[in-house]
Amino acid sequence: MTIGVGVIGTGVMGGDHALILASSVQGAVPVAISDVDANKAAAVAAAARVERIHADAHSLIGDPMVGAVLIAAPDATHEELVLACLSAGKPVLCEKPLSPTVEGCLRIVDAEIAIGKRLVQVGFMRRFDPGYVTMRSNLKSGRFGAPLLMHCIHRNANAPSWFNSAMLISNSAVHEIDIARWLLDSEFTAATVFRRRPTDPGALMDPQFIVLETRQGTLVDIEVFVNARYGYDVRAELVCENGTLALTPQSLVRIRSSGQEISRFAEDWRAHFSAAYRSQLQAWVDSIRTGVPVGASAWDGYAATATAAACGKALESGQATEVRLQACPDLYVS
Ligand code: ISE
Repeated sequence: MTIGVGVIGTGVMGGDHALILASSVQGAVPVAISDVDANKAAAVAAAARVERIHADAHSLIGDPMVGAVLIAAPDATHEELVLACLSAGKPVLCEKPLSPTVEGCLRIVDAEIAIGKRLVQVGFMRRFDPGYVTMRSNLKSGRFGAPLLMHCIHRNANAPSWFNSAMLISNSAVHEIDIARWLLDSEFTAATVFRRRPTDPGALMDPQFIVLETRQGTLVDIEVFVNARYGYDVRAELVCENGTLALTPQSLVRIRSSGQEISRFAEDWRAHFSAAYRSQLQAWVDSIRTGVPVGASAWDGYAATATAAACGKALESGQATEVRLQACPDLYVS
């Protein structure tokens, strides 16, 4: 049986997801699209060969042709839409963040616990990136001993004009928070955020340098720099007792000419993580068919938002800040 997917939101991410579903995922097709912007919805529907367009996201969720929902609408709408999917009993893949607020994430977790099964996956696509997946399997093999440190770099070519200083953490570094939790299988206990001496009072605090400590004492440092200008650059290195594990540089092309070697970087995360986005969607569809959840859960969405919130406080205070998480409910213990 082919699963009919309804896509809510037709910005860059929603548009990409709809096209990937239409072209590269087995076992599912996009059947309905919704966006408050009718023109954008029509353009994505035409490109992904989708006939059903809903002006209202709730009517898409209630559409009997829609068996599963992908949410790529603005962050502030996520909670309401995910809760509506849960009420309708429909599996949902929600772009990060699950909710921008800790309370919103917990309301989703509570609703899922009340249903008694996992229906929510959060779009932390790096968990499907071949590089991170290989790092994790090497770490799990035990050959390298315990992880001592993890170094992360997250550089964007340019941040959009609406980006603010807190979003370096909540929108960008939150990916490092999730991937480090997943690689290290541990929660964080403390966060400190360093920033450059401000050049002028209203300027974006960019770059920022975050230091997190896990329950096992592993230190994770994250450089997040959203106006690095030269391209999209993500790096990670785990320093373990018996060796190191690092992502290999992911330049799209390496050119040798005129006595030089030039590496070309992706412009943004969509090109850099294209394989991860495809695998994430295929794994989500497969998990709906098998009933075995994959990827980041609603609990992972909560932990990422709560950790990012603690980092936000650390940025404001300039002090080391405790990361306090609730105890993980049984539904999410694997
Ligand atoms: C963006 O929202 C993403 O999710 C990208 O993966 C991330 O690299 C970028 O920094 C964010 O702004």
